[in-house]
Amino acid sequence: MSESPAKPAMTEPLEAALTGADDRLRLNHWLPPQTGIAPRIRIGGRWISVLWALPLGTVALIVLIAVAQSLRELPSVTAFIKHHPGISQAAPSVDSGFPVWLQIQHFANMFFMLFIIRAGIQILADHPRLYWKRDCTPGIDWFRFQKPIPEGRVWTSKDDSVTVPAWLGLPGVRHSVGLARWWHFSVNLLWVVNGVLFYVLLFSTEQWRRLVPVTWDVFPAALSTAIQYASLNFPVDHSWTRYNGLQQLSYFVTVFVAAPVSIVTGLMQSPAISNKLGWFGRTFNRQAMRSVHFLAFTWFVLFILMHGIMVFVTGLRQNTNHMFGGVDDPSWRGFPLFALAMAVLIAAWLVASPFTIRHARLVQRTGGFMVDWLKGLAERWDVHAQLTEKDISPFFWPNGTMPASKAFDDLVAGGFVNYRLRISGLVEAPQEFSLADLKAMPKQEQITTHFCIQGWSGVAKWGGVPMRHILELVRPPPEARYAVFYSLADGSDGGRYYDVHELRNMGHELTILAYEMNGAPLSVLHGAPLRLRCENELGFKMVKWIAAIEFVRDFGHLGAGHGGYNEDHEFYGYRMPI
Ligand SMILES: Nc1nc2c(c(=O)[nH]1)N[C@H]1C(S)=C(S)[C@@H](COP(=O)(O)O)O[C@H]1N2
Ligand SMILES: [Mo]
Repeated sequence: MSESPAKPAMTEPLEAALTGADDRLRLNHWLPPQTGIAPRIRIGGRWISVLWALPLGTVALIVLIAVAQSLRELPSVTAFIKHHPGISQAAPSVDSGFPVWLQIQHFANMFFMLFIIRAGIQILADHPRLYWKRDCTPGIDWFRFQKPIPEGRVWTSKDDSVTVPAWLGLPGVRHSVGLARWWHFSVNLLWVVNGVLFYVLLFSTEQWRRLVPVTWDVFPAALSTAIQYASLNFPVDHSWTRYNGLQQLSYFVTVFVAAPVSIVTGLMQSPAISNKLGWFGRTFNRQAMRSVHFLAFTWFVLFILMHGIMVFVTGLRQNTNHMFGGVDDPSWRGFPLFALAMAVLIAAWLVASPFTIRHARLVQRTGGFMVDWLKGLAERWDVHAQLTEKDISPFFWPNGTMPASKAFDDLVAGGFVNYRLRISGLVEAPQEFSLADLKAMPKQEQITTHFCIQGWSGVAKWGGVPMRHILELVRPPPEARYAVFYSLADGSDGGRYYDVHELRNMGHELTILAYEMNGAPLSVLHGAPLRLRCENELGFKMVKWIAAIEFVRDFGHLGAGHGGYNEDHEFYGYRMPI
């Protein structure tokens, strides 16, 4: 008689179908490049290219300068500018100059932003469309840099991803969202730490006075500064002690509006967080948040551009002395440090992508080390968020690599009567269930949002067997820590698709083995005969066309050992509630 409650682990034969994976991003094993189009914005029914901004912006600038110059000849405007020279007269001044901590934080912020912006663009390119509504129905996007979806064929969200210029994206390879996310999230964390420290130091010294307007006078002051800049006759600069109205407002918006908005709208795109927040998550849905996140990004880019230009045109020596030298004198103290900072930035820019492509696994591991503890916290939540029938999306993007085997075709042809779900490994009662067996079990229906890592989302009603019920039937012992889902389909680079979940995910209320979608039998496109729904994770962790479930103590021996096909082959994370 055995002392162990578990039968000896039955080896899952599908293990042999899993493959190893490269630790580098190998372009000849990757989705081939595909160019998009110049970004367009939809106004009503018309798509307008943002390239129009160049000629229109140039004309607008010339007109603006002409108008500002003639305005300045009006006595009333002259009087207004005399009265509001640009710096709000009531604003308190700062006597401590630009302390070293401020200089360091300014540089760190610049350095972090480089990675955040490039990786952000890369993430956007994986679903190069923006929407306001939760579902991503073709044609309702308001922004895209991809052609309309081709009709008459299956067009997956992976098909839709585009290549961004290699110098711009990080790592600049099509569908490298997995790697881009590690950069984006890890550096975000550093950026937030830097930002929090900045807030603390700002308000524990007098430096906050530079950025926070304390009198209404800032608005006429900003208007006056705007007219003066636009007329190309710049206001007198006193930035060592006080910023002018326009500067103060734009810095304030950047630090106290754009930054927090980016953080919140970034987090709200996560399945676990969005689902956890109930009505808040439903109202401020993933697509609206993704759009606002993009608008905040646009603000940052325009700000950096204008800020950079102004540093040069309003006196490079003085400005670099302030922010890089900490002095307000006619010396050349700041400039060499500024040049060095720029050199570091350029070097980082040049090295980041080649490094990421070459050391993809290292980037994945380092990223995991940096942010997996945070994702682990979100993974603990058992989400209950449900929507209503009227929220069901008219269009639900398909994704993934379809099954392509005779065996699968035969199953389809036979209406899946010969299908068996095998449950094995560390369980007290290994089982094989037919589809009829599964349909005879307790059924759970749920209307939920699907969050794909690429950026799209969609609402559907799913029907199937709660995983909790399966656990009761097969009884994994305490030492079974993970559930491995094997697919009937291969992944995009050969070898069987699979994914590993912690057992905790299996006990969640909304984790089901679905055989129905929107009240109809699941289609092959969406995973027939059986697919996983686990609503606190991103879409790729929900294996479609499930062949078998194996309970294991560890998953290091499976595939390349990273906990799933996309984890192995596309450097995704294993914990993906965010
Ligand atoms: N077997 C298998 N399952 C898979 C995939 C895949 O490529 N193969 N793709 C995943 C991804 S990335 C997503 S977003 C969802 C898509 O499900 P859908 O086609 O129903 O939208 O399935 C997931 N399950
Ligand atoms: Mo996905």
